[in-house]
Amino acid sequence: MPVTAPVPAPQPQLAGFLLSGDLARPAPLTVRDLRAWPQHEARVSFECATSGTQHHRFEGPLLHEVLCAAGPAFDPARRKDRLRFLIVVTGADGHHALLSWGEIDPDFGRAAVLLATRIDGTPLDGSGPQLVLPQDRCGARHISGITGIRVDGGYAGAAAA
Ligand SMILES: Nc1nc2c(c(=O)[nH]1)N[C@H]1C(S)=C(S)[C@@H](COP(=O)(O)O)O[C@H]1N2
Ligand SMILES: [Mo]
Repeated sequence: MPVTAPVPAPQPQLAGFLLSGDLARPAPLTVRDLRAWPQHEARVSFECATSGTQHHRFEGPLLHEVLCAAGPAFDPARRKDRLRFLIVVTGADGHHALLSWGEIDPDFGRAAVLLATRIDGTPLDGSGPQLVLPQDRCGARHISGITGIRVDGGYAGAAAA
């Protein structure tokens, strides 16, 4: 009788995304990793040009906390140094949007932007996290299935070069 290896039980697919750019600790992350941070809740309503008004309850860490833990390449003591940084968020389908660091910084725009690990109680482990912007009237920046977040502090430098 040939000895056959036990067939492993299928694992649920875990969508990963890459935190990259001008960071001391760039890293591939999963939705499970995002649950290591305090989970904030946001009940949001947004309008969509095609599907009308939507209401959702999202849970997840603050984008600002996750990015700070990755060590953005600015001097944290100098407030002005952060203002040249951009955050590029990309979804699996190529939809992307830019945020400025100043928009989510507690010393400036203070937007409580989340990286959602759940939508309406349903885990997003399979599809990837969703960007949540409680202050947005329109839904278009609520990027789902995030595959990449890039922090870029080179904008002003490039312009000055
Ligand atoms: N990855 C990705 N996320 C996206 C979009 C998209 O095209 N791709 N569309 C946005 C838009 S326009 C809206 S209104 C919200 C909600 O879209 P839904 O109705 O398709 O859920 O998701 C946003 N997130
Ligand atoms: Mo939309």
